[in-house]
Amino acid sequence: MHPSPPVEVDAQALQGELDTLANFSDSPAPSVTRIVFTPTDMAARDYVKQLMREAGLTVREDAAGNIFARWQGSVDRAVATGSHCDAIPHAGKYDGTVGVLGAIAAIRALRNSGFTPQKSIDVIMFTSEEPTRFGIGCSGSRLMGGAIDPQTLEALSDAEGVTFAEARHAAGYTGELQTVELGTDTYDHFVELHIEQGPVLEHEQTNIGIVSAIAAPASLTIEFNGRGGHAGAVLMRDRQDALVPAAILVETAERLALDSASDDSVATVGMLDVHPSAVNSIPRKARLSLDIRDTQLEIRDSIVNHLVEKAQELAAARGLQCEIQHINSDPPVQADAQIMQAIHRAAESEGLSQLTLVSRAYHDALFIARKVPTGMIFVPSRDGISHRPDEYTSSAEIGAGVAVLARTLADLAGSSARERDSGGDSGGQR
Ligand code: HGY
Ligand code: MN
Ligand code: MN
Repeated sequence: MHPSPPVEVDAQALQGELDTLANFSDSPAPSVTRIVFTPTDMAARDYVKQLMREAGLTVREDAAGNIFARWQGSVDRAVATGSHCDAIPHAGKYDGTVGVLGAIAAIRALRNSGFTPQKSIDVIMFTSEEPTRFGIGCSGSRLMGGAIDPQTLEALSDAEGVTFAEARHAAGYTGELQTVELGTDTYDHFVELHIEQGPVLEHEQTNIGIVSAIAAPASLTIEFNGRGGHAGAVLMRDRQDALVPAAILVETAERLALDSASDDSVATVGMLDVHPSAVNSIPRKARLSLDIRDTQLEIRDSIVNHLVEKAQELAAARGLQCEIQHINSDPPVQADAQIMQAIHRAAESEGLSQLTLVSRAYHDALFIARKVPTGMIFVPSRDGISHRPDEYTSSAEIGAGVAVLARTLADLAGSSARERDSGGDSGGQR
């Protein structure tokens, strides 16, 4: 344990940067839409890289477009922090961005305090944490964590049929995706600062959340295909309506999650495409997305399996075709105890209240944790709202989270000054 230096965070400057970043959007303010590798995303990336360079960091990008900004230490070890800047359609301005711009602000605060790191500190902006364009979340961190085959990712395509490979090449990222995976010794620790996206911290009137675990997300699509036909001329007994079984599945998903033994079970149908989607035409295709999560893998998987069986039953009983595509099915992760203690010490040093909680949202940390001891710091979300334009965390709350991040990074990286003074190893945690 290495006492971390007191830090002064310029929360006002950081708020200005968050507000500027929010202007890079394909939807009108106050909403933010920023989809991976679009011109808006690329302009936002340029702004983030500018802030990284202005903070004295050395910037590089990998073949997937993950951005790394390094504060060089005095030994050949490193720790990392970071999050994402892409945003789902009509979202808010704090999801992910607090963990990227906040990390840059933490570096500035540490530099201004006179701290010099023994281990290098990397600030990472991960590519495409949101599943919006290519259907799977955390593309950049999944690759870094070795959690997806590069060729599988390359072949994923968006609604226009553009593949991940084509989109990243058009954005200027032409290296081999095989080079993205982290070695097990690339980083000693990874810490992500993020808004809670839930109501717990606000409800408990607590400043800082120390994440103990990240819930296990699974997503799949189910498509029913039938004959369709004229809404007036086809009698009910002769129909193969693709939308009715889809509607039954929507209600089934809700009921399975509500009836689950686990309070952490959540099931969401966020997308439902109907074809031909005409008032007087019987749907001949209905395609729904399913997002199922729980902190307990076996409970999550039992809900997924139940829905798959139900879909196949409905299709057979109604003479429909049913196509099921599993997108992802990821295990939960536990946070690293050492990092949790470092966050606890940092929050105490800042005189902040703190509690330990589970993250029900997934984050890049979920995949980095496969290679690196990982922890997360949460700051409150007003009314627990996220993925909405009225997502909000105050400057003061964000500033407190940044101060805790700064102290945690100093604790984990160790100070090269102390190393010089003591002539020995005063390095951070291993
Ligand atoms: O869906 C999630 O949990 C994250 O916000 N992408
Ligand atoms: Mn999100
Ligand atoms: Mn996020």
